[in-house]
Amino acid sequence: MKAEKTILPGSTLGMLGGGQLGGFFAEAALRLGYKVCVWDPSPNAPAKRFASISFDGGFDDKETRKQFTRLVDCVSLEWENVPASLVEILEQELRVRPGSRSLRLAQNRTLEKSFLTGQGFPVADYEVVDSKMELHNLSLPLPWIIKTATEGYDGHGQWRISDRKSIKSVLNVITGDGPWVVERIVPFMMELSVVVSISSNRNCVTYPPTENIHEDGILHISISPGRIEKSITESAQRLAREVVQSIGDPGVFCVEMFLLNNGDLIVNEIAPRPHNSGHHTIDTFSVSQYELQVRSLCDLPLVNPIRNGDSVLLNILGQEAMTLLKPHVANTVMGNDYARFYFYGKESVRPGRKMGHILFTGSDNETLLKEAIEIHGQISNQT
Ligand code: AIR
Repeated sequence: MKAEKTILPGSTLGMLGGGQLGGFFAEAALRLGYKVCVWDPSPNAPAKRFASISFDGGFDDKETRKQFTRLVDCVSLEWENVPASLVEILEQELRVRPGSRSLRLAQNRTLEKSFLTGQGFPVADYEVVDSKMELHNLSLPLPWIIKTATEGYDGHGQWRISDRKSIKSVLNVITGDGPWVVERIVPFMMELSVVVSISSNRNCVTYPPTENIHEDGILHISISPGRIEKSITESAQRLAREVVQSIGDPGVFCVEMFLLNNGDLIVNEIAPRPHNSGHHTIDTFSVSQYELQVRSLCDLPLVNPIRNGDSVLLNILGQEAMTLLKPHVANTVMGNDYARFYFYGKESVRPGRKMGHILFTGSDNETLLKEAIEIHGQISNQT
C-alpha cells in the first residue's frame, strides 16, 4: 500500500461498482472538486451518470484493470459482491478503502460471524452447516433463518423455518452449495443501523442510529433518528464504533443490529460501505455518509455529522417506480410538501429492486411516517 497522504480535490477517485451508492459517492466527490472513475460491467450503471470516465469491462478483465489503475489515484467500493481478489490486486499499487480484509469479512457470513464472536461482540445464536442434511440434527432452538454464507443480498439466499416439520420442505428450495449459516430468530423490538466512518488514524465519527423496517428481507422504511431512548442511542453508537475499530480498515461502514425486548443489542451484519438506511444523511446532516466516504478515502479530516432535522425514508421498490411515474400519480405524489425524490436511473425493473427513494424531512418523524405510509399506499396499490 502507498504511504498515507492526503489526496486532494482535482484527483481522480476510482469506484468499483456503479449502483446508486456509487452514484451518491460520485455526487459528493464532484462537489468537493474530485473526478470520479466508475468501473461496473453494466454499461448503464446509475453511477456512470456522474462519472468523468467509466469502464464497462468485467471485473476479471485485465486490460480494464490496467487502464483503471493508471487513471485513478485511489479506490473505494460500493457493493460487497465486487471480487475481493480484484481488490487484493489493486491494493498492491493503490490505496483501496475499505480494503480486501473488510470485503472478505462482508462476503462470507461464516467469517463475519466468527470474527464478531471471536472479538466478543453479541450476535444471535447460530450454527454453520456444510450440507443441508445437517439441518435435521441441529440442536439450535427454532425458529431459524438460514442464510447462504456467500452472495446473499436484499433477502435473496435466505429461508425461514419455524418448526421441525418444515425442515423437509425447505430442503427442496434451498439453493447454493453451502455452507449456510443457520441463525436462531430472536424476537426483537426494533432493527437499527449505525453508520460509522473511520480514518487511517482510527478516528471515528458516527451518526445516530436509524430505525429500519424491512418487508420480505428488503429495506422498506428508515426513520431517523430511531425512536429509542438516549441510553440505547449511545450503546448502539458505541457498539458500532467498537466493531468498526476492531476491523481496523479506514472507510465508511454500517453496522446493522437488533434491539432485543430486554434492551440488549446484538449485531446482525456489517456492510463495508455506505448504507441504504443512511441516504437521509444527504439531506438532514451537515455531512453525508458519502462525503465521509470521500473524506476517509482521501485522508481529509472527518467531521462530526450535525443533524438538522428528522426524516423518514421510503424505498421505491420494483414496480412502484412505474406506478409513481404515471402522470396522474406523479402529479399528486410529487406535490407532497415534505418529500424529496430520488430516482436512480435504473433502466430495468425487477421485483423488489431498489429504483429510488423518497425522503420526507421535517421536525417530527411521526408526521413524516404518516406521510410516507400514505404515499406508499398510493404507489403500491395501483396497477
Ligand atoms: N447496494 C449494495 N448493497 C446494498 C445495496 N443497496 C447498492 C449498490 C449496488 C446496487 O445496490 O449501489 O451497486 C445494486 O443494485 P441492483 O438494483 O442493480 O441490484
